[in-house]
Amino acid sequence: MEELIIKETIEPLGKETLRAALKINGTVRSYFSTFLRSIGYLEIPPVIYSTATDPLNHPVFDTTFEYYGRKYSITKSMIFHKQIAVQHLDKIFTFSPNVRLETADKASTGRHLSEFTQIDIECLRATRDDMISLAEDMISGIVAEVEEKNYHELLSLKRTLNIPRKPFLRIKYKDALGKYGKNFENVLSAKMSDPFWIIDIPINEREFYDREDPNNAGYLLDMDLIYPEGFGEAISGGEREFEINKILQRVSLKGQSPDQFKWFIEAASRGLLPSAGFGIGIERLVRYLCGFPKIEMVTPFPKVPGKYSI
Ligand code: ASN
Repeated sequence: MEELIIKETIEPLGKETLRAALKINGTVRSYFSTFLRSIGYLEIPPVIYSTATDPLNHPVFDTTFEYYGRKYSITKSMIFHKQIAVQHLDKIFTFSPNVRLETADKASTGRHLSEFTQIDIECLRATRDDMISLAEDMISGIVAEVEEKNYHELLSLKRTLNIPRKPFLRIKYKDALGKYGKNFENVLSAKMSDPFWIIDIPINEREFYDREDPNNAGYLLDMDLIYPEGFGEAISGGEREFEINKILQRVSLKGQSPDQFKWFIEAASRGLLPSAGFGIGIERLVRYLCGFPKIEMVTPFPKVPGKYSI
């Protein structure tokens, strides 16, 4: 039985589709890092564990451990490190491995892995509009790059891609919900043939660090990019809360304790400049570019929620 499970787990290694996906993955990583460097972004190394990590807005299993009397957690996202690092470094990016021990209901979504990498970006004094425009350049740029550099892989996968035209459509969360109901993200993703934005997400639908719109109380200055053809969420990001009183209010609104984010709250108390940023899940992007039904096809050792992994 055990042997059978291990065989299933390493199944992607025996498939030709994996080789194509890994070549496309290489194009993604080198294109994004070259492009971001060319516009002044500095790469910072990833943080694998820390005393504070992203609380997320949905439940996952705990990854905390103790080391020399202190509690650490494995990184769920580098959101706090980005917001602090950017205060000194202006424009940063990192290829950040994240561990989110998702529950078994995420096993068959085709787009969840419990271990994945996101390219996480943050820019000092930037607005949501700035970040939307950067993300649009990156997404349409990578489609063009893959069409050119991975012509043979796309041919072998029988995948046709269209370079999305900028600017991408922006849909307000409230309007999408009103028109398509709770499942709007999947419904719209299946309907659309180009990526599109969901913006102005209600405050209780996201973590405390996304900034509340000063002109639209109860809604955030954030943005989610959704892939077309049913591939679902691509990006999440937005402007950040940077005033300490607002941060503390938002932490308490979530029923969380500032102690959970101690070093970040201390740094924020000394004063932060505004920033904005976003993250693009690399495996989800590669899955979209390859047109695969399941995300586990893009990586040799996939960690599928609720399933045994090696
Ligand atoms: N990378 C996201 C952001 O920049 C945060 C996340 O992964 N939850 O907003």
